[in-house]
Amino acid sequence: MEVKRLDAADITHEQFIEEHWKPGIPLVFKNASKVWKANGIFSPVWFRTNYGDRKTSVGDTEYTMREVMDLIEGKDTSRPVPYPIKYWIQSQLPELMPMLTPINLGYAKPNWLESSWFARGNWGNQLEMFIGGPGGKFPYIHLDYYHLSAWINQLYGNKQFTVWPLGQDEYLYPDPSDPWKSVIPDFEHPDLGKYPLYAKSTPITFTIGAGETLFIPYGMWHTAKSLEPTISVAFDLLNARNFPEFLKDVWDFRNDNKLKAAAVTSYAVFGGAMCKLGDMLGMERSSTRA
Ligand SMILES: O=C(O)CCC(=O)C(=O)O
Ligand SMILES: [Fe+2]
Repeated sequence: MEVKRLDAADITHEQFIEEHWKPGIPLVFKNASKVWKANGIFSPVWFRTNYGDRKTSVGDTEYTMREVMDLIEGKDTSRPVPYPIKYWIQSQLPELMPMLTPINLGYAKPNWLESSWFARGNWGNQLEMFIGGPGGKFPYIHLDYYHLSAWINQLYGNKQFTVWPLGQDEYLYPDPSDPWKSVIPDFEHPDLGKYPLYAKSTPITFTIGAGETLFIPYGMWHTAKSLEPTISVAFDLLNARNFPEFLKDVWDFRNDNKLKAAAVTSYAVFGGAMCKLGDMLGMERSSTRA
């Protein structure tokens, strides 16, 4: 299997829904993010100039944007370059929001994460900017929490992705203590003595470059590697299609406190019903929220 690469002019929203969203088939849009002002503007120079002092943390270490850019561009070789370096856009760089409109690119809709019911970042739905340097690897093969589908918008540099077709869970050895992560440490050089079933898996590796958008359907194992200095913006998609699985996760993630689980799940059930109603009424949601 290969991941299809399409010009946005060659696929309508309806086709995307029928051919990719419903069956869970990944897709690379060559240019769907051209509708964002950020496209063609986000770069290390631009961030150094405009947000050089803006801070973020990776683990226990705090970095300024200037330091981040020096690290990923190899101007500072005195310490390791972590991956990923993330900014939560809504809280750490809210000024960028108008440059990422409409978030849904005309395809990632209806998106219940854009409704006021699920707007707060409690549902795995942060709008995140990822910054990486050459060779920076996402630390594990994983599924995204809450069965959300991911939209990864590459805005600067090339990033390599690997995805595994749906249905290969047992070949990827989910961690019993966190079944959203694979225990396989280095899939490019797997220890087949330890992980024999991995040999049956059929990874698909490909690169996305500036301007391209990768749609990763929920339930699809994936990982990434930055090939050079890279900047991406990722958002998630939730609607009637993945809501049942989402709801189960809302419960399961709070299962140690049944009262809390019941309260939060009830809220989500009601919010979901309201969003469904909104879809039926053809409501357009604010696209400045993720
Ligand atoms: O861009 C990347 O490094 C992958 C990010 C990812 O898969 C995630 O945050 O869930
Ligand atoms: Fe992910």
